[in-house]
Amino acid sequence: YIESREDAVAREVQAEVIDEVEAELKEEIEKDKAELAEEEAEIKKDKKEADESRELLEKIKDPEKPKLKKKGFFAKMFGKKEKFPEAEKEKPVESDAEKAPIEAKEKKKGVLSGIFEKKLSDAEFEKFFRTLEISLLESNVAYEIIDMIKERLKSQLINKQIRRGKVESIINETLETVFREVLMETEPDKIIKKIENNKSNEEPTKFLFLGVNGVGKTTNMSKLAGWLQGKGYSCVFAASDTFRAASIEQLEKHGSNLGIRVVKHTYGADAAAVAFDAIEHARAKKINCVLIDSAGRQHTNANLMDELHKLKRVAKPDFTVFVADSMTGNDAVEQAREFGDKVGFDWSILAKADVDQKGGAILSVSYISKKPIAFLGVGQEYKDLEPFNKENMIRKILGD
Ligand SMILES: Nc1nc2c(ncn2[C@@H]2O[C@H](COP(=O)(O)OP(=O)(O)OP(=O)(O)O)[C@@H](O)[C@H]2O)c(=O)[nH]1
Ligand SMILES: [Mg+2]
Repeated sequence: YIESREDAVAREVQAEVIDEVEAELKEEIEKDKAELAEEEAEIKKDKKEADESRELLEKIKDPEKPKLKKKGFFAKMFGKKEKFPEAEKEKPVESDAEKAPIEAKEKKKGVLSGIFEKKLSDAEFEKFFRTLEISLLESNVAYEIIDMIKERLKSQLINKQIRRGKVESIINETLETVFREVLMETEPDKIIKKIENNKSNEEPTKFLFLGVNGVGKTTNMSKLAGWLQGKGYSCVFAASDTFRAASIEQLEKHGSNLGIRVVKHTYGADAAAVAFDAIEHARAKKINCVLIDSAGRQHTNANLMDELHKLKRVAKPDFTVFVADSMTGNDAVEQAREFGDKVGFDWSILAKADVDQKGGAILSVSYISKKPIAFLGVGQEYKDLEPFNKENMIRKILGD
């Protein structure tokens, strides 16, 4: 068989065409591949953007997410895991001989394999409690409360078998329990009930405000008057701080802002006499509440504390209100102790709680005075007075 010339040419042409088509197809496939890769990259980019938007949305929806939340002392402390005994316990054990029995025991226990066999000694407890103690002290928690926490933790932790990862929750629960026992709140309803009761006897309800200089007595007394007006009760102020320069003018300013009459004498006058006149005025005009200011004084000044005693004896307040500045920490605790012992009070207002982020002073004042906290001052406007809420406070202190 001899190939004809035409056939040979035809075959060559065919081969060339096939090569060309093959090359074209290859090129097309490469192009498609490249396009596919590009599309994939695009999809990946879109997905990443979508994830980022979702994360942002979550954060906006839930500002309390861990990354954004404001941490209390407890949460902050647990940021430093290595300070805690179980972190120490989780370190690899020194020798294989020691390691083996633990592993064997853990295997045998199955679901209880989380139990850590090593018990916490007294010395180890003391070492880790020091960290907690410092955090509590920094947060103005009184020594008495710290001791209470220490005793409770000791009985739960020393020489006890504790599940791995359990120490943190034991501490958390203990703090919560102690804080819940220590904090006392009073229902604003009790105040309202008293006013209603007095009203039915045609008697005004009397509030006497006391505390150290500059803690926020006059401001928070005015806020409370605004709160009472909001409940429909009429008020009169007694300018019984006849001592500090410009105190009467300060109170008159609040009076004119709130539409409340101020009963006043001159500077240097007897504080009790001013209160007496204001009460008489309320009786005559059927005013529901008398709010009696007093001059700030150091709890260490015996003469001034006696004078306050006299003011209280004359005014016979339904509610003696101790005002403390949350910012002053352990000093507020001493003030609560002294004012409580020497004059006595029914409940407290903790002012400037908007500035104090720790909350320990509030806890301590409540514990030391054994009297409830009724309100928190949370700013300088009349609306900035909040009925105290114990559970919210516990959450704030623990930083949850
Ligand atoms: N941020 C903040 N400031 C407050 C609060 N309560 C009072 N203040 C401010 O604390 C300062 C002192 O408040 P006063 O009400 O005059 O205190 P006081 O106890 O009557 O003072 P003296 O009469 O001088 O003893 C003022 O500048 C108030 O505006 C509060 O709850 N939050
Ligand atoms: Mg004042």
